[in-house]
Amino acid sequence: MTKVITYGTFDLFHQGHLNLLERAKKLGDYLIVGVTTEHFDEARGKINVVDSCLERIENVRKTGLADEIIIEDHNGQKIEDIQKYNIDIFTVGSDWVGTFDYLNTLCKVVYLDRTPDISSTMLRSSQFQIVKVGIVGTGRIAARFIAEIKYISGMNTICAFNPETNSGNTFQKRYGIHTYSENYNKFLARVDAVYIASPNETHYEYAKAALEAGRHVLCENPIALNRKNAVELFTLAAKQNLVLLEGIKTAYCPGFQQLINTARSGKIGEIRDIEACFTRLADPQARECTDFRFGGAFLEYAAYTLLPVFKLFGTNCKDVQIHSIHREDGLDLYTKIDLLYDRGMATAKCGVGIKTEGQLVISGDTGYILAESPWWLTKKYKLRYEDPNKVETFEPTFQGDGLRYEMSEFVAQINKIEKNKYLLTQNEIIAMSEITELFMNEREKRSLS
Ligand code: C2G
Repeated sequence: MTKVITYGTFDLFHQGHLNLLERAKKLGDYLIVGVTTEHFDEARGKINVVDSCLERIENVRKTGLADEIIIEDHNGQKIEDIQKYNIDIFTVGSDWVGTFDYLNTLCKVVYLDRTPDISSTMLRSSQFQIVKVGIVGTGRIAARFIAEIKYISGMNTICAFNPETNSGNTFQKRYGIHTYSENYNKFLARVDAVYIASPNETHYEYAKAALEAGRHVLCENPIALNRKNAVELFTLAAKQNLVLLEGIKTAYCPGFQQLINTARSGKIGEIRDIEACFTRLADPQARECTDFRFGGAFLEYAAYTLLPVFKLFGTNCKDVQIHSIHREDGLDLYTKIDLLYDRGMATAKCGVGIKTEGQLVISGDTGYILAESPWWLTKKYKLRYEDPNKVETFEPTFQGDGLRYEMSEFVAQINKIEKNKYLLTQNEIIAMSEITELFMNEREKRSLS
């Protein structure tokens, strides 16, 4: 008798799960299905599982394909189970290719093709819809999105769009995701929502067309290069009852929220100064270094550095000054934004060609918060006081590369679980677009002079 084992969360049970179980069953005579516990999913970074463990088990049972169902609740259990149940074949979907090769010494490892296009089905009672996402732009960020999406319940990438056929073809080959290069409307027709990760200057147009077609939008920052366009997008989204989120990933990370709440709690007294810095010596061939019109330090990182300032001081600043160090072609290698408020001040610094310690310091009248680079992922921060021996250290949870938190928020808002709408507000995004407009006007003036 050939014994097969497979594992999964099986959240929001859908056709992809069913296909996988059917094919797993056909690999042998006896199929064992391991269903993950909430605790294990949390530990391995699945952050938004909707159905309870019991519901998920029940959905697997109802397929009639599992001869036995077990619970998976810890790391290393797969090896134990293979030995304990005398397993001949371990199988899992192709989104995990390579990950479980280490089991090869114990049994045969088979990766079964993933079902590319799934819809909300069947069997399950949950009303939570599976969102069909299309990715616009197939560069570095799109690749990260693909890597993260398998940790998100209720969202499935089904196609992509890139007018540059070379990049699109490479992406299609690598990820097996159909990539359109010509007809944006045809691409939009296949999806419920889009993730826009194209070059900066194209965000607004892509987002606008998607909203007009009735699609939800998650757009990398900046969503627009001026206030008027940003307002227009939000007005369009509101009119159509659609979700429009800007992908400033820090805003959605639990550690960053905790840091902001610590600052607001009065632990450092009244906040009077904020210094937020984000620099990276970027690859000289990368778009942020080559595109002197829509690349550079400001457009790459300013949103991240302005975020803690707006969160703590609000968006009504009295004065904004922007200074940059430019390359000969006008690209800003380093940009400093000084913001003045009634009772405080802030500096947001960003760089793609100059390196500093990228830290976030929030200073109050009784102490300060220090979050070292990479504070934008917020894995750790400290509360410090006059007495250097008095230090409190916080180490919030952080999973993956951060993108999954904004993805989880996006899918939750689409499904009308709107509890986190304060994470990044429309007001904050519009205020950022105003500062972006100032910067772009300055860039324009320089290029003309
Ligand atoms: N799957 C699929 N097609 C989809 C979605 C999922 O074939 N469109 C497969 C997955 O590859 C996996 C199984 O269905 O083999 C269950 O998927 P999930 O519930 O997402 O579980 P997963 O996180 O993949 O857990 O220990 C758990 C395992 O590592 C896999």
